[in-house]
Amino acid sequence: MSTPSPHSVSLTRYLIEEQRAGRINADARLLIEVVARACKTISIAVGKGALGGVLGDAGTGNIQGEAQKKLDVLSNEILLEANAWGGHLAGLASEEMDHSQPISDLAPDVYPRGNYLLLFDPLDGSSNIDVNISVGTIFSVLRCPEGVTQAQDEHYLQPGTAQVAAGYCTYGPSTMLVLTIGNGTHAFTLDREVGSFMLTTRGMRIPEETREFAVNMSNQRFWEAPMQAYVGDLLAGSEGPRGKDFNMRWVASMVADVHRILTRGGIFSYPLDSKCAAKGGKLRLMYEANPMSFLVEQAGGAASTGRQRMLEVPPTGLHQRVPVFLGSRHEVDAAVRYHHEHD
Ligand code: AHM
Ligand code: MG
Repeated sequence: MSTPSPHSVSLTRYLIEEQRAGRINADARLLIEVVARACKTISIAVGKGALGGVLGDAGTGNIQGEAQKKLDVLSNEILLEANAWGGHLAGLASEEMDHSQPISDLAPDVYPRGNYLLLFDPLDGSSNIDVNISVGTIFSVLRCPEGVTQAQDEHYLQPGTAQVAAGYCTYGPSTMLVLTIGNGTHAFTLDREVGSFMLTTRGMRIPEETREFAVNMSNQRFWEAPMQAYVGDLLAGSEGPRGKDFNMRWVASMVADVHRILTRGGIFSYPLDSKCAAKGGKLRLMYEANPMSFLVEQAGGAASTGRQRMLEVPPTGLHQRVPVFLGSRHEVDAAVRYHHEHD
C-alpha cells in the first residue's frame, strides 16, 4: 500500500484509522466530526466580521457576570444544535450556560441519548472579536458515568485525566483544529475550498526548554509572592539567576497563545491574583484548563496550577476557576519550583 502524500489525510480518515486501531469507538468518532463541523460553521461566521452583522455585544451576561458578545451566543447555539441530534451525547455543558443540558431536555423523545458528555467554551478570547484578532473554540469530552439516565452538573465533575478527547479550533489567518484522543496531539488545517480539515502536523511536540513566556503583565502588582519572584527572575534575563534572556508574547486569546506554544514552545500562565483570588483564578478548569492541559501533555509539555498537576485537580463546580501554568516542560517545572520555594 502506498504512503499517503503529505496533507492528504482528512480528519475523517484520521478518525476512521484511529477507530480501526481500537483507540476510539464509532460514537466518539461521530462526536468529534460533529464538533469539527460546528467549528466550520463558527469559522464562517467569524470570518464574515462586520459584513455578517455579528460583531458587538449581545446585551446579555453569562453565569460568571461577563458581558456576552453576539458571536459568543451564536457559537454556543451552533454547537448546541449541531450536537443535539447525533445520538452520541448524554448532555452538554458550556461556559456560556448556567447549567448543563441533558440531551433529553433539548429534544424530548426525539433524539437518542448517547454515553458522552461534551463541555465547551464556544468562543474563547471574546475581547478580541471586535478587533479582528484570533479567537477559538475549546472542547472536552468525558464519559457519562454508568447507570446515569439524566446527566446533571455533578456528573461532569471528573478530573482532567478522565477526558476521552479534547481540542480547540483557532479562527486565525487559517482555521485549525488541534485534537487529542490520548494518542498524541495533531493539527488539522481547514481547506476552505474543499471544506475539509486536513492533517498538517502529526504528533506536535513542545520543546522542553524555552525563552518565551506569556502572561498579562498589567496584573503584576496583584500576583502572589511565588509569581512575583518567578517573573522577576525571567525579566532579570542573562544577568539574573535564570541565566538567559526571555521574550514575552500575550495575545489575550488563550487558544492563540496555546497554539503558539504547541508550535514553537513557551510557557503560558494566568496565575492567581488578588483580583480573582476569591473565584480561585481567572480561567475555567472544565472548559479551558483541562482540555488545554490534555493537549499540552500529549505533546510532551506540562500543565500545573503551580501547586498541583492540572489534570489531577478534583473538580468541585462546573464553572470552577484555577490558576494555570502550561507549556514547555522544564519551564513549567521551574514555575512550580518557585511556588514550592516561596509559599
Ligand atoms: P473568555 O473565555 O471570557 O474569552 O476569557 C478567557 C480569556 C483567555 O482567552 C485569555 O487568556 C484571557 O481571558 C485574557 O485575559 P486578560 O483580558 O486578562 O488578558
Ligand atoms: Mg474562555
